[in-house]
Amino acid sequence: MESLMLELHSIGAVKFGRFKLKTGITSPIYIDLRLVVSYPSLLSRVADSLFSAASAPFDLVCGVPYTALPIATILSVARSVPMVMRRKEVKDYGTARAIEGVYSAGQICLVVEDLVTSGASVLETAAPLRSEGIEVRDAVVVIDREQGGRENLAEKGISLHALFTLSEMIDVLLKSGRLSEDTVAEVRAFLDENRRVVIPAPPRLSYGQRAALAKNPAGKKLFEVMEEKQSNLCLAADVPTAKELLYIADKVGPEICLLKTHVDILPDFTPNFGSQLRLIAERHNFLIFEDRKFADIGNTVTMQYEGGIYRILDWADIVNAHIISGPGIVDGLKLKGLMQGRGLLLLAEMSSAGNLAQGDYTSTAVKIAEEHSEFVIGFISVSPASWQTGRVNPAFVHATPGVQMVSGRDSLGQQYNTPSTVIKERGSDIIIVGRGIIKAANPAEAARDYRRQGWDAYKACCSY
Ligand code: S5P
Repeated sequence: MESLMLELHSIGAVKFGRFKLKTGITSPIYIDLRLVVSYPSLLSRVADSLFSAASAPFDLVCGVPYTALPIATILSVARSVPMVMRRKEVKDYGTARAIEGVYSAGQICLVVEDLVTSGASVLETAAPLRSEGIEVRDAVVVIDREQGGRENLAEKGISLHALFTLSEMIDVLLKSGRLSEDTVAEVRAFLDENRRVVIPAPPRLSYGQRAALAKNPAGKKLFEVMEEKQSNLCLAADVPTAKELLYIADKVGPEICLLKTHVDILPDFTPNFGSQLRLIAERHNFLIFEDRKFADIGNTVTMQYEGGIYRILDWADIVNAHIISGPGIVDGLKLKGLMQGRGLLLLAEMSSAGNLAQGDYTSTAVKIAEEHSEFVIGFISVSPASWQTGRVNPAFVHATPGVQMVSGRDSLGQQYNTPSTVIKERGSDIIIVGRGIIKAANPAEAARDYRRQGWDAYKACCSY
């Protein structure tokens, strides 16, 4: 490796001065590996070393555009590993593909990069690969600047394998008399001060902008109502009777974008419950979400959705479903709901301790949603910002239960986060609040507080 470091220095790929990096920080050292394409033997040596650095087998290779593209190409050709390419801009004509080349879901792709600072560029390439069902577990890089990239990538399930670190290179350059002690001290001090470059979250689109992206009418309407009413609050109206539910819906109606019901807990349910609730929803401009959590096979859920005593299809704008039974459940519900302009939320995660909706289960929910985006409007989720699929299509809405003003849990496994954590840190869109409002001395006032907190958190993190 020492000779590789010296060769990179000899061709002028290592520069000293004041340089503004992509992450916004100013660095006394800059490494420009774009020059390597002018030195064919060096280029193939770099590609070869990167191939050896990958510890686990892989089916595909993908370079982070642009500097690493030739390196990945050489690696692909020399080692007969098929390559795929990530488009930087997804064109809106032709095939509109984010990933070019031939691949299939489940294949493992090695990401190739020239230099890692925060790891953001590797993640930008991993996200569309993962959206296509390709597994990204490892990334190889020539130089690790040791500024948090390794840790940031590990958090997203990617192991970084570097040929060498920036400090190792500095040591070698010093030892070989190519750098002065002063320059080395300056670079070391810089590295110490910038050990963990946090990846800045890109500004999120506003709810109004996302309304334009939503393909389903109920999903679109929900975003519009959120924007109009300045509310990302969903009331979980878990009260003991239909009478109380209609009462609280009217009281809290001005504060909410969505009202969630569990209609099967109401002993005084009557066939006109739905039309009464719809009148209140129209008066206060909110949508109705029956939290039925369908879980059966497609054929059964069509009957459960439309029939029985509750006739959910007649009055609920939105319902939700587990994906435990596979995508047929979405087809079944869609068969009844789509024509009526209804929408579906998939349970991608749950708020209760020890639940099984995580990892591959969550990614499968995202995949099913993408395949049915005319009917699926989004997800019940808990921490979408940490999903390994990367930022999910902004046309989908995320609604998160388990919200109270202070974090904690109840005696039966429910886990609570605050409105600000849910929207800002966990990347959700809608806070679902039940007992935090229902059990308050003045539910309407409590709802106003939750609405304000939810809305302030939203304003703080989007380009609104
Ligand atoms: O994972 C989940 C999914 C849902 S929809 N966890 C949940 O708690 N819910 C629902 O959200 C739950 O059925 C209840 O209606 C509401 C949370 O109520 P709270 O009183 O704990 O705020």
